[in-house]
Amino acid sequence: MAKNALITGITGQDGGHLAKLLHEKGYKVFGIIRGQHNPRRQITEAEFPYVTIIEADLTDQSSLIRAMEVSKPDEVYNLAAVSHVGYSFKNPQLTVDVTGKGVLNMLEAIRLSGGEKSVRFYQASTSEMFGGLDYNRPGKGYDEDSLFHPRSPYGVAKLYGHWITKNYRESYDMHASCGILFNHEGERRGLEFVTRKISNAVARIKLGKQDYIELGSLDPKRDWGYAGDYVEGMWRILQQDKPDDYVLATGETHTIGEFLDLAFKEIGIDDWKPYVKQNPAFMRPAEVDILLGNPTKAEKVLGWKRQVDFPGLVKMMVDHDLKLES
Ligand code: G4F
Repeated sequence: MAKNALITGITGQDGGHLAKLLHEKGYKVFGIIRGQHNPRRQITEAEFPYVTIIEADLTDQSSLIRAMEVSKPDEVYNLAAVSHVGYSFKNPQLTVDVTGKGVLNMLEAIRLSGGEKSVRFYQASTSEMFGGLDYNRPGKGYDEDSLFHPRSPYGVAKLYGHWITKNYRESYDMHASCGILFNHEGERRGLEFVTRKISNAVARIKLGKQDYIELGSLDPKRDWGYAGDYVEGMWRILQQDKPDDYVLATGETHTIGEFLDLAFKEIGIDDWKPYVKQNPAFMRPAEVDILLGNPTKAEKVLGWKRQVDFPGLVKMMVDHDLKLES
């Protein structure tokens, strides 16, 4: 019989990739959308007509219980969050309510609706929980045993979500797992994130629609992969007999400057400096200088490996935005 899946954060980058993947695997997919007259609802319905939309909110427990009753899920993927690190500094309490306490609300909704022993739960944990500090950075990259030291309200809230998921696994024997995902990007990425901001600006510069791009710090390094690869990892995590936590990463790290190098080369520009201005408005009160993940456990246990490499990712994003902006 077809399985049912409930996705929170269906309108986000990962929600879209995951909905498609699960639909292709024969799941009946339900997606939670929050807010009255949310403009992203129409976009989601048009792109993913097979998704049944449920109006609910991670901050409203009764709505989540109702979502459980309507969808009767075998698997719940909790992807919804205030996910922009810079925004979380400006809206820290909202971030705690949604990104942190929202996880507890979803776990409790599963229990209260009787799904404690039957429903499998995936929590979207993040490499932001590691914080990128020197003392905390093993040479081979962060793995499942590395220390946490979050550097933003977002990272702190996500760490709560991570631990409460582990706690429910240990306390109630729930099949609750966390994927600790390093940065994952692509053509569905929001324009507020640095990779898509760059790929879109590069396309617009090529087409004469924009003269330059304003960015914050160019030195941070990130372990950037393709989001389409990472949702496959999420699904594999929930197919394991035992719940557990896994790092999903590429095992490579690159500066924003390197992303700019490749993106501008796609439009035939070798020296991007005249097209990039630094604006302190895009800098953060505390920065994560470097993120590098070690996906060895996921590769061994899940048989998961990223497919798209760094140059392939940059090219995919610039090509997409050139078409979109033309
Ligand atoms: O693209 P970003 O905003 O992603 P960030 O902060 O690494 O967070 C993303 O990845 C996390 C996984 O590690 C997720 F948990 C999280 O939800 C999100 O998806 O920024 C990347 C880097 C940062 O160091 C930032 O300071 O780029 C730097 N940056 C420089 N100029 C900029 C900009 N970031 C943004 N968003 N916009 C700029 O203009």
